[in-house]
Amino acid sequence: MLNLVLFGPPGAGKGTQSEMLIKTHNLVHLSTGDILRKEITNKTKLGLEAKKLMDQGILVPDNVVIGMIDSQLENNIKSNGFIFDGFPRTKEQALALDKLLLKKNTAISAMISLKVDDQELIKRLLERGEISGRSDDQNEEIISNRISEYNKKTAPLKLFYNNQQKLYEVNGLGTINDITMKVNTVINKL
Ligand code: B4P
Repeated sequence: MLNLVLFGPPGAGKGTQSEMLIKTHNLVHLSTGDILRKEITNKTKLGLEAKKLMDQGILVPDNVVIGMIDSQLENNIKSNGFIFDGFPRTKEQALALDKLLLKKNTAISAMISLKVDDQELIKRLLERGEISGRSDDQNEEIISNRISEYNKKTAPLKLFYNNQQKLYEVNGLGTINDITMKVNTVINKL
């Protein structure tokens, strides 16, 4: 199985690149952000709770997102592998993911980390906010909170995967196709 963690700050291109890669490699795309937004649209109890946090740029509790990923793995047991997009975002989530995959006799193959500077992240997210109306992309204050949550709680995971010799860093600036080519070069060497 090919199991990839697509990693990077908010707006780095994780969702965008995931869409490109699932076709080529026949993988299941698991985006915790997308799953949470579906819950919000359906106005479930979980969705209403999550919305309060997401609208402030704060991470949703670990037990909630770990439970979501657990059930998605169960539902896609026969797949070629997974792209984890926006998950894990904390050490607890990374440890839980390793355990869940071990139970299925598999493991993370690589973490691909997209590197983009803060100025470009803010520009991309404000642009998306205008087009999509996404509530967490609407102003610089919320976006700065998301970047600071990333720096505090999520960025340290690079060390976690580097210690397992699974970290690959890719420059996330340039055209979407150029970045996909660079990511594919990494995947083809695995
Ligand atoms: P996510 O949905 O994961 O949102 P994101 O970090 O903004 O990344 P996304 O994948 O959507 O954007 P992309 O970079 O592709 O998270 C939202 C919130 O949900 C979090 O803040 C948190 O509250 C909660 N959450 C989600 N997962 C969680 C977890 N595991 N634990 C706890 N809480 C969790 O693209 C951004 C924009 O850039 C797009 O408009 C795109 O078109 C553009 N773009 C992409 N590549 C580009 C390029 N090369 N050049 C120019 N523009 C580009």
